[in-house]
Amino acid sequence: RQSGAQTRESLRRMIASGELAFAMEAHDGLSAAIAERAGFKALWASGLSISSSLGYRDANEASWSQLVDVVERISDTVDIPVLVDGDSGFGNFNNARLVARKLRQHGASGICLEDTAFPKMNSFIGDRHPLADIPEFCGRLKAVKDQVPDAEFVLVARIEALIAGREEDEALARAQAYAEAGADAILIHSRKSNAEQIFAFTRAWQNRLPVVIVPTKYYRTPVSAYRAAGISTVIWANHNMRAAISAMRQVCDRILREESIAGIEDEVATLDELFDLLNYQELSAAEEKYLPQT
Ligand code: SPV
Ligand code: MG
Repeated sequence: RQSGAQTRESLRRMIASGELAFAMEAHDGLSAAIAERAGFKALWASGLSISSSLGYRDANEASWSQLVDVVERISDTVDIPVLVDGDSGFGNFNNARLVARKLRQHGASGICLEDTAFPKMNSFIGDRHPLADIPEFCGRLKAVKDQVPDAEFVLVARIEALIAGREEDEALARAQAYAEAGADAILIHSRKSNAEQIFAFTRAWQNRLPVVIVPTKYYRTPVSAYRAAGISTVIWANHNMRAAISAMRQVCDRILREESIAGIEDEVATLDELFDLLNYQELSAAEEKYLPQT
């Protein structure tokens, strides 16, 4: 296994490299293992997906320590870096730096903080998205940088100005301020169904810091357009969780209706697949080594 420092360094390199990179959503150890086996080189510990899997709404109903617990399970299960959705930092600069330090201690390679007020509301719901004042949010970023001084721990500053209905000028002013406050990358978020807002931003921003995007709503745009725009990283933000919803719903409906599990046996993962994903072979080998042999 890689050391924590190596894993963090690989996220930093991935975001800073000129090549388009991808981070896949994970919300628990199992979804993380599946994404890693599929070949993803980094994970997004999504606030929406983690809170949903806990039965909470993406409105800071889950506590920061619940987030840390889930991230511990994710980063312990895989060898690839985990960028954690830290929402707005769970409060002011003090809460933000505490969460960042705890996440780092429990295996995160980086944190993304969004410039909204606590409690946050998922960006795709409603029109109430009060933005943090720029100097106050810069204080959160600076406090995280001072609290977690490892050069390889990545701090992504997420701009919600376009979500809040503000103009591109404001998004750019925020990006500049967050860069000066010490952010390593900018996540520019949009909920439009095409990527025009994103490309207008990247044209004006000129990669002063690497740009991260979350194309959940503008999912039709091909990634070649992101490469052409010089975007650093694309986050597929919630698709393991949504895939699980569809699959579980289908299986529940059929088992209920058919009063049998015979019909779905060939449609669900085998237990051997599960044992393989979570490396039961290692436990058997360890038993050989450590248990008294009879
Ligand atoms: C998340 O995955 O929790 C995100 C991305 O923050 S979004 O849902 O698009 O806000
Ligand atoms: Mg989120």
